[in-house]
Amino acid sequence: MPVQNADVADIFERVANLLEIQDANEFRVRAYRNAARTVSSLARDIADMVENDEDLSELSGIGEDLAGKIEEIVETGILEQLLELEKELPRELNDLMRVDTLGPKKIHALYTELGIENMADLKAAAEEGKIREVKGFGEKTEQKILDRTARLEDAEDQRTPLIEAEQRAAPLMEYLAQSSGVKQLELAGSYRRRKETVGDLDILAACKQDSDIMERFVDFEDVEEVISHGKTKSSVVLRGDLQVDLRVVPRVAFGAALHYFTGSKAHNIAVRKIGVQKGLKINEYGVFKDEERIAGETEEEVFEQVDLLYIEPELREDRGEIEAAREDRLPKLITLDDIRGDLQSHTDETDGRAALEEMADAAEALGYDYLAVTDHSKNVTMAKGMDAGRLGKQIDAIDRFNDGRDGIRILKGCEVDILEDGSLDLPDDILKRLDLTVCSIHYNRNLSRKKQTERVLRAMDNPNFNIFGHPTGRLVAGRPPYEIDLERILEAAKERGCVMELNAHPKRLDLSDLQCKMAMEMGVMLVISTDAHQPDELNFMRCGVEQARRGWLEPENVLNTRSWDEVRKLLKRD
Ligand code: DGT
Ligand code: CA
Ligand code: CA
Ligand code: ZN
Repeated sequence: MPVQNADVADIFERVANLLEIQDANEFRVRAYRNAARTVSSLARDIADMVENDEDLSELSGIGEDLAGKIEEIVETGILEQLLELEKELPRELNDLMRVDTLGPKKIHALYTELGIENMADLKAAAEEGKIREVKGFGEKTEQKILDRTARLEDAEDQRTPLIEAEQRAAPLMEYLAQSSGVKQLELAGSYRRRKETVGDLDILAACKQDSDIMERFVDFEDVEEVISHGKTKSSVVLRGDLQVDLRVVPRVAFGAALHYFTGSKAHNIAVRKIGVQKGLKINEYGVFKDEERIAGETEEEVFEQVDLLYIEPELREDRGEIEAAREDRLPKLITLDDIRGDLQSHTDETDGRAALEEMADAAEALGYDYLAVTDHSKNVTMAKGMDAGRLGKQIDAIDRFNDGRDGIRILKGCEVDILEDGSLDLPDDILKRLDLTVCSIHYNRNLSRKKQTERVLRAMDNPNFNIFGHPTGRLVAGRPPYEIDLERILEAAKERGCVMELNAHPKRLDLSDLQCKMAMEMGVMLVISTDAHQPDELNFMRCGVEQARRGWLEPENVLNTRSWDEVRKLLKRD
């Protein structure tokens, strides 16, 4: 059973958490977190690399020791060290990391003081008011723990982030494609609409009569449970708790089925309603007039029958796309090819993992005109943030780099921390020397909505504020956003000529699709940035572009579809 990159990353994360809960050396902890990050953002299958005897220690942050551990995981599916750690501490302690007010240190305290070993213990202790008694905790924290444990019980939290679904789906699709007599094979559902999380995967196939696809499907090596097994429909659960439905449909109806199972449900209902008005019946078997199938082989045919232009899957949410398709005013959605550069990245000067030159080479290989290096400012001590002196030196180094090189241009930037009172973390005279700033919130996430909004508005008043980085602070299927009046922030951004970031990191995707659409409709400029901390992560641009498409963005709504000359003019504030 081939181990996937996500499995290796997950094991390393667990090791890091347990080590930290045990109060182990922080460098050791960080080594495992870095390794998890490297493996999960790797463009290739780590299992293939092991099989081909490639030297894993050439990967950034992977030394001999970790390389050996990766081999162990790939070969055995487990890591002895994790089993050992789990013997020393209760296994379920790791789950408590999902409660976002708790870090390893707090978990350690709750475990030693109250004997809390799992989510149920935690909930019970919070309900009984015991948590506020522990040093370092208060009533407020206790309330947050109560809220969060309740929310974790909701099904909504069971959704799988798209990036993880991709990693689980890829080997399955490759395997299914090798079944006999397969004519067409597509992943439909929310996956095809590129939604940031998926509930389950919906695969459609058109095959010859005697195809072995269903047999192969339920026999797939990653299948943990077969829920149902039929001739035209089967459902299984894969490792990682992801359900997959496979449907075999007739070729003449493949387009109709693809449209139906791509959804969304709201979009389907709206399309079917138009059909009814025209005396047509539309379902997964085709478009019918008086019991006769008049269309269904392709999706285009289905749309044509209801007088609609073809609607891209990302738009099919019944958010106005039907009217737009009828009136020929669908957006000309942005594509990855439109992107000319990346305006947020980090180097090893702070918490990035590669040198400036390596990042530049990687950006150039993607065909970019420019890459902004935006290392952290000093308040972000966890990331070795820079003071004015270090930033000054980096500025000089970038000037030298650009002088010595044709092709890619490195832009001088900084991810400037927005302090609690709304001032920026570095003095204006150093910020003025930069090509651009990305200003973001990293601390004091718990301010009231009013205070948080005022904090950002005040920061935006500084003429050195260019881009608002990861504007809501949420993590996909993880941490909720902080309280903030986004509409007011968007108005202010528009007035002051500030740009809103769509952070493309698949764990952030911040702004969300709807928030992107709102910004676009208000006439606010957006930028899609990867926030790459290593060369591989520049490829996350794809994830940001997909989210942007769900937000109806066209190239002109996005800053980094332009040349540096144009970007510079648009960033200029007066
Ligand atoms: P998910 O899995 O929760 O991320 O979201 P979807 O959109 O993949 O939903 P899913 O897997 O329940 O169903 C796949 C598609 O099948 C859905 O997008 C639209 C279609 N569908 C499912 N149930 C219905 C229904 O009751 N009516 C209509 N019109 N379409 C449906
Ligand atoms: Ca689905
Ligand atoms: Ca489904
Ligand atoms: Zn940041």
